[in-house]
Amino acid sequence: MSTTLAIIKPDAVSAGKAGKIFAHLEDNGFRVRALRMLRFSREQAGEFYAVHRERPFYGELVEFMTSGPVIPMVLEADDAVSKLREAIGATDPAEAADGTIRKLYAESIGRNAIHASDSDENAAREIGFFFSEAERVALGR
Ligand code: 3AN
Repeated sequence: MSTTLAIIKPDAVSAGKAGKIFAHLEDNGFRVRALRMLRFSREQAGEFYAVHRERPFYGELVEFMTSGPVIPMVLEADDAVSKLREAIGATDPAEAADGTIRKLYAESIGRNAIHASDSDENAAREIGFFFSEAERVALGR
């Protein structure tokens, strides 16, 4: 078993889709191991997405991610990172495969319902961004 980080984004939280997304994840074999709800400050969102600082959509991304509450969570499964990337679908919901979370619940490439870590290394960094050492100890990692 391994872990990864997902964030239910402000579009999905405000549209009342969080429960459906949890159900989708649980039905697809993920266990929720840690969970919070919070609102990003601009500084936190900027830091979380620092790798995208030079991309043209960075300002829009930070603006959107601070627009309302988000729900970061630690998910556990076999090969959790790649399994979750598969379950969420392509960045642009118009290109996402049928049955994926973004196909079902995302509005657009910018407002795309859910974030998922893209490597084990980034999953560890991103889990550490949201969850304290005490919470990670409770996970046994
Ligand atoms: P993914 O979330 O599928 O890993 P990335 O890492 O390429 O996609 O992009 C990070 C986030 O930046 C996306 N989830 C999306 O919210 C936003 N984003 C990516 N491309 C665009 C774009 N062309 N226009 C607006 N926002 C974008």
